[in-house]
Amino acid sequence: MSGSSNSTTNLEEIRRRRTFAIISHPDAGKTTLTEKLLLYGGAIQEAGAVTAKKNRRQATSDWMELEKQRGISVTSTVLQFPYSGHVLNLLDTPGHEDFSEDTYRTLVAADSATMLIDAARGVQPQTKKLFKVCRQRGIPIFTFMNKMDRPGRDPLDLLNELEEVLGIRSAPVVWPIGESGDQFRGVYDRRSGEVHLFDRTAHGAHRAPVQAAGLADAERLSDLLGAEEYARLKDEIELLDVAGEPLDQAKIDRGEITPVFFGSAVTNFGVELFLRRFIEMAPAPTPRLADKGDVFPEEPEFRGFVFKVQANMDPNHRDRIAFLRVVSGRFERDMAATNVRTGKTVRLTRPQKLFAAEREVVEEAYPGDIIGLTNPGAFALGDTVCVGPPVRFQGIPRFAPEHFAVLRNRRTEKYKQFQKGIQQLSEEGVVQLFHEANAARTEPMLGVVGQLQFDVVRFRLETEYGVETVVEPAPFGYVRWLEAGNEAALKEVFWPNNCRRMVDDSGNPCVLFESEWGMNYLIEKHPEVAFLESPPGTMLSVR
Ligand SMILES: Nc1nc2c(ncn2[C@@H]2O[C@H](COP(=O)(O)OP(=O)(O)OP(=O)(O)O)[C@@H](O)[C@H]2O)c(=O)[nH]1
Ligand SMILES: [Mg+2]
Repeated sequence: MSGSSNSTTNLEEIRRRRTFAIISHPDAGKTTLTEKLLLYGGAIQEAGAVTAKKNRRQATSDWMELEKQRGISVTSTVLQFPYSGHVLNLLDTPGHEDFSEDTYRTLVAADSATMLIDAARGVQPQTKKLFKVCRQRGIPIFTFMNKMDRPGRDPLDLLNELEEVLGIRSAPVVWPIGESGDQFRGVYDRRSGEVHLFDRTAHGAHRAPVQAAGLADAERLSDLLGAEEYARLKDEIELLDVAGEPLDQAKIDRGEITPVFFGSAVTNFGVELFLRRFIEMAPAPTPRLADKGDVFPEEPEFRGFVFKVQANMDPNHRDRIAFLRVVSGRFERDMAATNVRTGKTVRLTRPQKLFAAEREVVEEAYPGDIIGLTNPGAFALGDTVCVGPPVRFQGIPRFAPEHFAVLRNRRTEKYKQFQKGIQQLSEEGVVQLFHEANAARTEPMLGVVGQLQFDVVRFRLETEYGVETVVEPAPFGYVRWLEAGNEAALKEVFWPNNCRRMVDDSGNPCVLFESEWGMNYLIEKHPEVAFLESPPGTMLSVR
């Protein structure tokens, strides 16, 4: 193939890609929506119910054993599927704040976000936090008001809340007909002028057939909705047309307004309508900032960054996968690329296309795509992988742990598995490890951002590594790192009993504190000592 036709293919491939994350407070229905969206890509025949039922497939997106047992998402999942000439890379994220470190990292890989709102609950605290992160990045945000099949709030109220609580104006793409719950009749598509009727009896596991009629078809719609409901719909639509925010693409691109959809993920209503309009309005792969400025998708050299590492996704393989988001160029199997952090060149022989826990070897990938690299130990969170002149992408956010506990191994004969397990979970960023300075590294202190991560560690060590452990909470709540080469000043410090000097897993000296007050007191008393909020040479994100 000649160079120019190569770059034409690249451009076409870039233009048809959409890489987006689904975010919200726990339980708004992200995983449910994810699985319905997949139906339209023909990716799975039947979406697994999130509360697993017999004889039906398990939720594809919640693949981890713990997720299946508890019905919540613990870790984000990548799913790639085709739809209507496009290639969608979807990132389903966990809503629980204890896992938000994973969600924030994943958002770095997305070019836009779909925010789910439970129509009965409105804007909830975790949605607010995640929205703020998207806002800071300036990415377009789409809103899906979910669970319309159940009694919920008035749609205008919900839009007001978006504006008042989140500070974003909204532009409804569709408008609900009838009160949510038993009275919910469907939605009106403001562009096509069609009414899509909600069919309560339709089975949520299949692609929903759509019954539609134009708003102008007074006779048929009065028949279907009743004269009163039809009149109300006409009034509401007129009001929106006059007083509402128009769907201005430039404003959507800048994240200044959010297109709003209404539907019911579990009954698969409004999902395809959302998907069709989403691919029109959502951005194709966008540039990413590196040390040398923005790297654009159209640039010929292959470049990407690792935003997630996950071990044991496939019980048959038991390996570690580094998730890489392609930023520029074209990726090819067997390509030799450099890990800029280590300076090593690695041949990428078995790159994987990811579909939750399932995968297949991929021959090529384009900007926006997320591929799984299986080279053991070669890649860590935040690594830049590239061909040609090295660049370094901006770091992946890390958070200071706020909960600490000593992890004890109950069966000493499983020492090796225990060590391997905690090491791999720390590479994933599930926990941070701390050790007593100058002592054997047998049972480490774990630091986590959210308490539930301790459960995840214990559960995964048992199911994935076969080791039983006990987590003994430690009284600390804060950590500060110390700069090396400051020994003289450190000798002068009188360390109170309620703090403990440790080293992190890379050997950086640090101190754990029980109280913020005690920590600040010591910091103020010793201006000659630098107490750092993150390990020397790294960047920390503030929540
Ligand atoms: N009635 C109704 N229930 C829904 C709808 N969508 C999802 N649910 C239910 O809401 C619950 C939570 O759904 P999930 O999809 O697991 O929610 P999630 O946002 O992925 O939750 P986390 O990942 O744990 O944050 C499940 O019991 C779903 O069946 C809907 O449209 N209507
Ligand atoms: Mg989920």
